[in-house]
Amino acid sequence: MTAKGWARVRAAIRHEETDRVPTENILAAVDATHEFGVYPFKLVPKSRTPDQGRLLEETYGSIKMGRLIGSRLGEANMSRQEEILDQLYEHTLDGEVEPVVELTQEGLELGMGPLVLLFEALIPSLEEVGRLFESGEYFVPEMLVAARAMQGAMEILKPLIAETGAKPIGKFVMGTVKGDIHDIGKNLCNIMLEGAGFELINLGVNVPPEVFIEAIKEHQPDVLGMSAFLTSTMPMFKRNIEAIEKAGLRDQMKIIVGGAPVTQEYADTVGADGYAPDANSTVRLTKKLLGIIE
Ligand code: B1M
Repeated sequence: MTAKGWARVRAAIRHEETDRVPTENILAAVDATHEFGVYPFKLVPKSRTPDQGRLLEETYGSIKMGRLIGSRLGEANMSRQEEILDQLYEHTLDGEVEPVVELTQEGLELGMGPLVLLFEALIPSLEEVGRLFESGEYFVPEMLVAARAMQGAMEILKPLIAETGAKPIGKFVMGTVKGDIHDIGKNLCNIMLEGAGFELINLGVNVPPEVFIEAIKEHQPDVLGMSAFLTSTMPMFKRNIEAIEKAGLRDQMKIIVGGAPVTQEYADTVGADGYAPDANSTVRLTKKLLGIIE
């Protein structure tokens, strides 16, 4: 990164408020993201929740889940599997791509399912990164390298999670709203949607209203999904929906919203058809809205 880039990162680090995004912070994050690359993947919900297996099974069906979840109980490998989860968690937290990639590969070789690695190590680690950032122990560069380490694992896991061989059951256009460059959570939703059989058109991050509108015209999706991860970019949902209404396209598809700070109440306020708190619920909500499940 250039000296100017680092200066911007330092400026971002000094900034103490997290629910407002000053221009220099955005520039810093954009610079830093360009430096470290974009993250073409996607994640899911809080891990280790008791009903997670049930939710995943509902979404994917028990046969497929057998393969996706894999085994955490193979007796001989049990302790190594536990170690792999712990080490994956730690190395992701420290932003170390190489060991993260190696551990992911080793875990898969030992028969651990991609979703186990995802839910029980990678996502909890990123949640911890967020907590450390909030408490002032981590700054933007640490967040970035952690995200980059996770990307290393996701590149390996994505095809395993997404492959179904099924015929598309609907078309989904997804994007992170203008001003927002977070894409890990959105991309995880994308993986899960693809895995559940949807054709997915990913518009990426920092998507302005006109690009959403063009994509609706071009792809005629059944569902449009918009993500926002900052309280300062959430208002873009309303602006986008208004622009879509103005373009006469609102009735063509369902619109759902999500992202860390978003709530059902907020989704109702902006006129979305639905809100989902995590990637699994996104799949279930989408299927419900399209009448595929009750
Ligand atoms: Co940023 N960041 N970040 N960040 N970042 C958060 C979001 C933050 C909560 C951290 C914190 O303060 N605790 C905070 C937002 C606070 C707020 O607005 N209230 C924050 C901030 C402040 C910022 C900057 C402003 C920092 C700065 O510059 N001072 C800056 C803004 C840049 C910008 O967008 N313009 C910034 C930058 C970055 C990085 C670039 C360094 C990096 C992003 C890398 C990337 O995405 N490629 C980053 C990261 C990594 C995070 C945290 C640590 C992790 C986000 C993540 O990937 N979580 C995050 C803290 C946190 O969330 N704990 C944070 C894991 C992911 C699986 O969860 O994203 O919630 P999540 O996605 C979930 C659900 O939300 C849901 O499903 C996903 C999977 O389960 N979901 C949907 C997501 N989209 C959905 C769409 C749907 C339905 C469900 O339907 C359409």
